[in-house]
Amino acid sequence: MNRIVSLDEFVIRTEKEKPHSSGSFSRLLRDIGIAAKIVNREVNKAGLVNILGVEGSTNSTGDDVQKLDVFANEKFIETLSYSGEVCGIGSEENQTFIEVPADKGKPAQYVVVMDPLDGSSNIDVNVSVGTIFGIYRRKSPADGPCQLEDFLQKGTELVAAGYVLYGTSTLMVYSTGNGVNGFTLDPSIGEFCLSHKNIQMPVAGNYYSVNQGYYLKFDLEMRRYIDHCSDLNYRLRYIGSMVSDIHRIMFQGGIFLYPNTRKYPKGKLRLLYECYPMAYLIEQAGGTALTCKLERVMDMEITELHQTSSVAMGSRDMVKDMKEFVEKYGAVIQ
Ligand code: AHM
Ligand code: MG
Repeated sequence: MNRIVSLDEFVIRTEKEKPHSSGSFSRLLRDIGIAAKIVNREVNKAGLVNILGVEGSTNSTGDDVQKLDVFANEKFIETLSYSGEVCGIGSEENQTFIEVPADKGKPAQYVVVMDPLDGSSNIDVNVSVGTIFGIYRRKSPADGPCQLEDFLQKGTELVAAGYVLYGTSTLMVYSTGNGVNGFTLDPSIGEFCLSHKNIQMPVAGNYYSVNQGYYLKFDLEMRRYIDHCSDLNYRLRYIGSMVSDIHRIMFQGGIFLYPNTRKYPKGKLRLLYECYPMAYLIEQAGGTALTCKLERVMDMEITELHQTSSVAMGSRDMVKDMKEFVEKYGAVIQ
């Protein structure tokens, strides 16, 4: 039997391998793991909402019942604010970034960006949801408050990124730029345990994941590529939670698309909170992450916290095929 390696042990061990490590990064990742466990506990009892009370009411113990995404946002912010390692937090749930005051005057060097509970349409119906996070080193002087420039950094500047999938099991998958590893929460001991070491996604696949209900709203090249997937009998899977959909293709191979539509001419998914971290993981796992206009997601310029982008990411060969369709049909007048 293999010895169990907990997330905390793994994080500490890998950080120790780096020269001059202060341990602050390990503490930060450990705190993300703690917040994820708290959110997981709440996600697990979401089905009891009718017994415990609905949002806006008070439950049997007199507490206010919150919507799960609001709860997740608060828990992550609370946990990260007390970590002492973070000077600012950017969340998809907040209009602007949150400044975290230095703990006992000790300057913190990281900012965290996150989508605390992604897949909002799944929350009330017991279908899997996730958390997405990215970690940047601050750009502003360490002795002052964090600034917008600390958040408006490209994907290539990420020092780590990951997601937590609250599914049939709860998993945390993350990378610090040296491969991707996955940890499954063992509820009996309350620990994330190393379960998927050095994840490499298949170079090809036959899953495609897109909201095909918007087919007529996509550009011609995307429609032609989707027709191609269908002609080849690729299997369509769309959970409506980016974390879950990408998690599948990480392991089984495939492509995830959220193209620009007439409603969202620049795409719907948030570059900072969703696209960069997921693109970072996909690339670390050997895949490719482009926009539907064929730019590398990680290189996209960012000027606003809530900037959105189209995405086409997944197995290298499938994204290559998609690229050919964009090159062939992208210039055609529709
Ligand atoms: P959210 O952050 O409000 O949950 O929106 C992001 C989600 C993604 O997880 C998912 O891929 C997409 O929105 C689904 O959108 P749609 O319902 O338009 O297909
Ligand atoms: Mg989201």
